[in-house]
Amino acid sequence: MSKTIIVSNRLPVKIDATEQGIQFKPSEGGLATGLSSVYKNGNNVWVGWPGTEVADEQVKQVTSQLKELRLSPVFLTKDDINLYYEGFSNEILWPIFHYMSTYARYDDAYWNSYQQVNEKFKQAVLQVAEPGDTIWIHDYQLLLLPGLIRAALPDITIGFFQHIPFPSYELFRLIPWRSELLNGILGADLVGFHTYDDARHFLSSATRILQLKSSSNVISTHSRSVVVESFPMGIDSDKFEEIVHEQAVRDNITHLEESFGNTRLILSIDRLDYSKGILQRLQAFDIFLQNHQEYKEKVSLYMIVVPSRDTVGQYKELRDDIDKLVGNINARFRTNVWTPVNYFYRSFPLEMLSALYCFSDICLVTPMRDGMNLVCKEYVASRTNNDGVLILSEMAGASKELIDALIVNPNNVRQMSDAIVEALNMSADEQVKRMTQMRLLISKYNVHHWVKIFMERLEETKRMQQSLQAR
Ligand code: GDG
Repeated sequence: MSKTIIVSNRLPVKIDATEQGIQFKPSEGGLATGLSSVYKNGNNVWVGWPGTEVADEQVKQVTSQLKELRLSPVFLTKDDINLYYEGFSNEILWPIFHYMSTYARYDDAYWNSYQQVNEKFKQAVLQVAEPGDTIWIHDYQLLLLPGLIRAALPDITIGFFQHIPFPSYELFRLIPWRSELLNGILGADLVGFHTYDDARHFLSSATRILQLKSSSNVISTHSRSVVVESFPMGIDSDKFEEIVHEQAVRDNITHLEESFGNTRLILSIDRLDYSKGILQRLQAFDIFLQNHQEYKEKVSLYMIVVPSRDTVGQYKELRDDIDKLVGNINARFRTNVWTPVNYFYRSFPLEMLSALYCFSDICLVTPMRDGMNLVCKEYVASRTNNDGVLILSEMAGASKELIDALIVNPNNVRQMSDAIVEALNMSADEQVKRMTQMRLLISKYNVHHWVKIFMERLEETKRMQQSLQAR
């Protein structure tokens, strides 16, 4: 019987180092939830890195532990992680794909490792793959993998989905290894992105750099056709609606009420990253405070920044800049009973996140670039009373769907400050009208729908190719 193999850089597991050795627990991330209906069925399996270095003598035990969770590990060394993951993926692809080209550090050692690790993933996939199987590869760490697998198994079905933006041709062509990367992706039968614009940018880069022909959204390579389309990813909206009623969340809301009383909260949640527009958001809040004394002691920003990559220079610098700006704003505006910016540099349990989504009047999501952005969708799903206002950057993929948010340009700090004022003054009726529309959309186009339409389209694409070949 044929099977489906999911491949991503990281396996969907949390690691627990206990006295008995490493223990793995399934993680509840959005992607893991959406794909659980796939990889837990039949003989299906998920291939990826378990997220930690594993000593040679532990390999056997770890492999069998993961096998019980339907997971198949790719073991990476410290060097692999430094060069392939931190290096090529996060110091070249991440900045270029998020339009921050000056942050890119081209280094042959990164490229060599990226090729080697993609090759390692290929070997791991080939250990489990058989002709007739379907393989779904995820994200920018594995751009070469579709091509490597295609060379080994020419007729197998391969889907590729990229979770981060695909940049315009003018940015993409800066990468020294642009042709190799494109040829790698084009090993897939179906290439998916969050938005129509990302798909369009990919089509443009592939046809111009590789001089290939395309018709509508189909690229003709020398031997095959590749379909390129957008599949906006959703969230597990039921989970966010249901958790609101759990006791732990209700308790957290009570604590927030006790701490903040009538102060209205503006919520901001991101991983530490220069693509997220955190400094510009703080500048906008600063301008808002300067120009609107009437909100003194009445509005606070609750800002969570989840630690990430902060040993890398640019990230450390960003963290220092955030510290300084938060300190500066609070020093200028705070009073004995009010802190304008409540800043947390750490992650929170889901029960606290949910309480914050419920308690905050406004959610401010203003990335400079974001493939989709799930935080804004989670905020909407959590607003079971249909109130609250979402302020959303037009540079987030989600802005193409959540058109009832207040849409802003994250470079325009004045516009963001005005949007805060508009949100604070929005009538209850208007809030309900907008939030109801957004909640309908989030619940209909949830993560299960996303998985279903991608898999169906992949099957359809393969059938179309087979019938073309048979002619
Ligand atoms: C990539 C693309 C695309 C955040 N803080 C805490 C916490 N989170 C969770 C959120 C949300 C997730 O992390 C962040 O998702 P995003 O979509 O915002 O961002 P990336 O991680 O950069 O993801 C992005 C996504 O892939 C999917 O395709 O949308 O554009 O960059 O789910 O809830 N979770 C907990 N505590 C926290 O403090 N528990």
